[in-house]
Amino acid sequence: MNKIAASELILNPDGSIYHLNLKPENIAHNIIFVGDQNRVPKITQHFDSIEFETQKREFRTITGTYKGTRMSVISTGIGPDNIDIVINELDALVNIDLEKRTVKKEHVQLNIVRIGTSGSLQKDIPVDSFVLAKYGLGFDGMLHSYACEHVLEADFEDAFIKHTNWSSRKARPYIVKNSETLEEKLASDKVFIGVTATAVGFYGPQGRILRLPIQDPKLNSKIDNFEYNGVRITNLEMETSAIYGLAKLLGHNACSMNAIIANRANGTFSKDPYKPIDELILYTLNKLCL
Ligand code: R1P
Repeated sequence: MNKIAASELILNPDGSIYHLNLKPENIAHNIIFVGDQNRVPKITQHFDSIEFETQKREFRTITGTYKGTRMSVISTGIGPDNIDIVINELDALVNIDLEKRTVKKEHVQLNIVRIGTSGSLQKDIPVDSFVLAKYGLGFDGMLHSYACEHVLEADFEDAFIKHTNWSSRKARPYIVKNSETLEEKLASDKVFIGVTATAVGFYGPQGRILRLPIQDPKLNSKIDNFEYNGVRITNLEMETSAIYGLAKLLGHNACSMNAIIANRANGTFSKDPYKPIDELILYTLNKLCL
């Protein structure tokens, strides 16, 4: 069995994994991702009990139980580059023997649910509503570093590229589906379902113009009128596609839930953005425990 070198799988002096500061026993197999590190205790304040807490950089983890189910809540910070770190390190904690530095024979599957914030691209998906991503649509290009063709929705991608006349100077958009099992648990008539697009930045990459002209000012309106097999692109944020892509490649379940705090189609922003997030936290925790 191939031993993974110290430079490739980096451990801290106490044996914990490099960025997340975690050892295998510190995490549950049900994991909630949030972007903001201050959102972690907003979730775990509802827990029955807490057994572990740590933080390094923007990666804060609290593990405990909610209604008897063991869960870890982890902040990923902003962006798909951070998701590459978080999912690879979590997978290593469960599927690599850190002492021997070899891949374990038995595969452990994690359930990963993101509770995030996002901007709606559709006029009829208002601020303060919830969106569940059936697909992640990545503009970030992160997944292309891996051998990933087998998890991609190639026809869907081609239709999107043609519809938007996507610039060949930018990374090819990639599309990956969620976990149907998690979608079944989390869906209800309170939640819009669609495609969540993931951008590699907040301003130009999401079509926001402050002082810099952007490559394609019509891109957001082309995105919002695109439809494929009855699904449309509902919202824009910065993590979902990377989560779906890496989770699928590594054999984990993933589903992304977002509270809509801005509506890009009509220019509105939530009057109280913490309210929909707090509501989405309780909604998701309770659905996961049913
Ligand atoms: C940008 O403000 C951040 O907010 C959204 C975006 O995806 C990005 O991470 O999500 P979170 O509130 O979960 O961080």
